[in-house]
Amino acid sequence: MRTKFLSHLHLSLLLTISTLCLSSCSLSVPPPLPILPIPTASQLRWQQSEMAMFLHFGPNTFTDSEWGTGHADPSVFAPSSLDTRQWARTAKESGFARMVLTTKHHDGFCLWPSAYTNYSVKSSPWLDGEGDVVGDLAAAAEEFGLELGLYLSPWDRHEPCYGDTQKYNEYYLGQMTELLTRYGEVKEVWLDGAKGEGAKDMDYYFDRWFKLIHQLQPNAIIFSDDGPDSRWVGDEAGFAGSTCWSLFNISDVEIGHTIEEYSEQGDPKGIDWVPAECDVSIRPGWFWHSSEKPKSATTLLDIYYRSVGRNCLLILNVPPNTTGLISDEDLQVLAEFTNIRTAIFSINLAENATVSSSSVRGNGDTRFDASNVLEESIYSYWAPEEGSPEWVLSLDLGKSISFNVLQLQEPIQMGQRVIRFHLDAVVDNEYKTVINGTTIGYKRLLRFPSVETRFVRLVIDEARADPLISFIGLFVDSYSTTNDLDKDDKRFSSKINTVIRRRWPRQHGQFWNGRTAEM
Ligand code: FUL
Repeated sequence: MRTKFLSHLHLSLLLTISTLCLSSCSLSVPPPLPILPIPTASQLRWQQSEMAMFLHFGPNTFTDSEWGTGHADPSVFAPSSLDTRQWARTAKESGFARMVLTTKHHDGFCLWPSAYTNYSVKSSPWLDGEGDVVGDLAAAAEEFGLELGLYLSPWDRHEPCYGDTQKYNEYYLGQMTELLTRYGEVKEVWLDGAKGEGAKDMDYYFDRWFKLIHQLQPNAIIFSDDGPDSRWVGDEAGFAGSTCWSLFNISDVEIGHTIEEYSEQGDPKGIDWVPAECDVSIRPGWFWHSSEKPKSATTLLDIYYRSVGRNCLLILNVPPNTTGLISDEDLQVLAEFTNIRTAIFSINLAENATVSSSSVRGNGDTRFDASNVLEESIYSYWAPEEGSPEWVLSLDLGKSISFNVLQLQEPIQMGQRVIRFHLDAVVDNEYKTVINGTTIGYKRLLRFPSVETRFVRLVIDEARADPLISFIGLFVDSYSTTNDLDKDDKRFSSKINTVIRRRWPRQHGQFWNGRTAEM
């Protein structure tokens, strides 16, 4: 009897222990809730591609103009050795994920044989009117493992029905349908709001355009001044604001009437996810002109920091010349730009650091561990314990090292959260602030005068919700000059950092959950 009682006791003890174990030892804490808005799968993929190559090519290339009148004779389009494989090889070797071609610029000339107009390659001497630049580019993109993007100008200075709202919208959508059904998968559709003075007045039916584009190419990102998938950054210099949110209010912006500051910075209270795209040309003009020279590789590097390094996508225009090839001087600059980026970013000095944090979600759940920030991926990240009074990641670099670039990333699939942060380094036995920054987003790069230290810490001062950090990297850049340093970010301060307490106002109901770390 006693034995039976004991074995019952043993059994129930075992059961209790295993139940306890199941509830506390083996169960994982789920990830925190995403904070809205969040990117779509296509936007996530697009953002991670970081750089695209823009190709402005057409009659303007041959008439030495930027905005063709629409009256150039199609016979001017006569590239002697057009080779889209050279464009694709260049794009691939230079680190661009996608090529975006001006299939029709404002002059109305179509680089594919459209059924709706004769103002196209079919009326040109190139390949006796049998050629199709868009088709050739699509084939080259596929061969080199690149994505295809197409620009189709709404403003058309040639097409006679331009100005008749009904007719021209039908014409535009007819052409868009040709482009999106003939050439395989199209990953980006680019349209701008440019329109010269004196152009005929008419309405574009953007809503119908966007719906049809998404129906025909569900994975395509639509770029315009106002999204819906990516937004114009507001300038053509390739620079985003030093604060740059992917959050935006589509309803606050009208295509063709951008408010520069709003587009550059985005909107921390925005309810739409519309990341910014920075467009800039490697040369002064968008089209190739014999009198113009490309920018230097270090200028491109500066643009890279102010675009990709500010949570944006960089679309760099590399215009083919009258032979139909990308010029040697542009190829050389692109090769230097690639080498410089590799030299800087292939050696992460924080790679072997020991990382600790003020807290870890789930009382130390390894899935949210601080060491996740050493892996360059947005899918592994550090998460603090819910409701923590401070948000700090500390790195012991093992030995004293010098660096002058900080790279940070947020797991943006969970929403963009960080409002303000700073990096401290132990110098002369005390923490001093190296750099203050505002938004992070997908990727933030900050340059500052070189610091030598063994210990650094990243402090998140303010965030819309518990901050999540997916990557911290430290690099050496010996190419940027002091003039290139981020003007809007506060410089090295000799004072020990004091954290400003600031509470972000609660707004926008369910979309807003901001708070500041209590330090
Ligand atoms: C602008 C156009 O007017 C320029 O010619 C160029 O194509 C640029 C990318 O977009 O709106």
